[in-house]
Amino acid sequence: MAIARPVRALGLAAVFMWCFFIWQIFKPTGRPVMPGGSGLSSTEKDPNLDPTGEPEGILTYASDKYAPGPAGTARINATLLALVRNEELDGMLQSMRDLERTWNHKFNYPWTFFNDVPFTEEFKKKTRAETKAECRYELIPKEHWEVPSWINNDLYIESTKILKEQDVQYADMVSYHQMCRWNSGMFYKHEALADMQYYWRVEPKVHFFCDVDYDVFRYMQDNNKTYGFTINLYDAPQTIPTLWPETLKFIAEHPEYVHENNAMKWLTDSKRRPDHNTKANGYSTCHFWSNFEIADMNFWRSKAYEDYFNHLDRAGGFFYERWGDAPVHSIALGLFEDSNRIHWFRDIGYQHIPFFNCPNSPKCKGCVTGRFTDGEAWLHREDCRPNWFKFVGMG
Ligand SMILES: Nc1nc2c(ncn2[C@@H]2O[C@H](COP(=O)(O)OP(=O)(O)OP(=O)(O)O)[C@@H](O)[C@H]2O)c(=O)[nH]1
Ligand SMILES: [Mg+2]
Repeated sequence: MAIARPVRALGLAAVFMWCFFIWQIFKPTGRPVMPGGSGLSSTEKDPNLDPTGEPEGILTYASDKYAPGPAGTARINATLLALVRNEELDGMLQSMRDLERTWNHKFNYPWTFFNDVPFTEEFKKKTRAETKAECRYELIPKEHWEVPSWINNDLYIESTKILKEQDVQYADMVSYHQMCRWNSGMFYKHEALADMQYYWRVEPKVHFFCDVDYDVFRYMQDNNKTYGFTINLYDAPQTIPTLWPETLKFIAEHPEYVHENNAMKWLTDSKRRPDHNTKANGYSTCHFWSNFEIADMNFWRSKAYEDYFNHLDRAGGFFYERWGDAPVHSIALGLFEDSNRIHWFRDIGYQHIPFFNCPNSPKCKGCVTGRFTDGEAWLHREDCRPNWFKFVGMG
């Protein structure tokens, strides 16, 4: 039986639409994954695959002067720093074990633990048992943690509903918003850190893979570095739609804070993930992944950063959106700091689930050189290191 021409045309159109639909789902991303497992394309170089040694510059190695207690005269004003809950004790012990084994048993820098409720005796006893260094346990003052008075609770609840609909993780957990705000603009104001200049942020359940034999805090000081990172990622744009517009308002009011050697190109790249840039209203969403940070608190204590944080805080996006401390820190560094003072600690093997920094070095054990993630394949798209490498001339 002959099929009428319009019916045949309709059938063909249906087949075509079906093929197009399947292709849309399974089409290649345009960035084949390198054998090492990073998100770099086949034409890009992954510096993690190059043999990696210690950084250039002045390095100070372990000696008797780093013994625990008052004998440790070589230590500078610096601390390992962890915001952590009592329930995360096991994860914290694991992170401490890794960092003590690979680095701190040689230098004995103090640990400072922060919590919004008092630490339990068990937490104190077990963490103390993991290190020869001094441990300090600090309660966060209410005025640093509480939701600020200008946040409208009805608006907050409405906004988190919208974020939830957009699959924003932790959107309706008020403590997550509080944590991001505290990490953005509060931690360095705690009186326990008044005499401290540098910190190394450590979260529970992270891993360190490589022996590091020099004092990283002295490295920062002696080589004029402000901020050190290991991993560089894209953010979920739906968590920060107005962060960049607010930032542009701020720098229009304060052009004097923008450094001449800024990282604007990295912050505003629109080539690699144009959709991200569009949804974040002009921000690439690239950021230093701040669960690892080695940094100089004088930057956060500067007038430029204080003014910037206050501007953002008043705008309300820590609660009405889900601004993270990572994009906030990164934008500030990218705008107000000399980008030569931002250092990639390529030699520090690190993992926070699901991403790694794993260098090619005989000093590393337990991670796969160059592997970016051991999670699902789509996670490779979150890799923003190529943008940074290109920006600093390494890519
Ligand atoms: N004391 C305390 N610590 C918190 C609270 N919320 C988060 N933290 C700590 O803040 C850090 C970041 O929180 P996470 O829940 O790990 O956030 P995240 O890294 O974005 O999320 P994950 O990918 O699930 O790890 C961790 O060190 C937590 O232990 C809180 O309400 N109280
Ligand atoms: Mg975490």
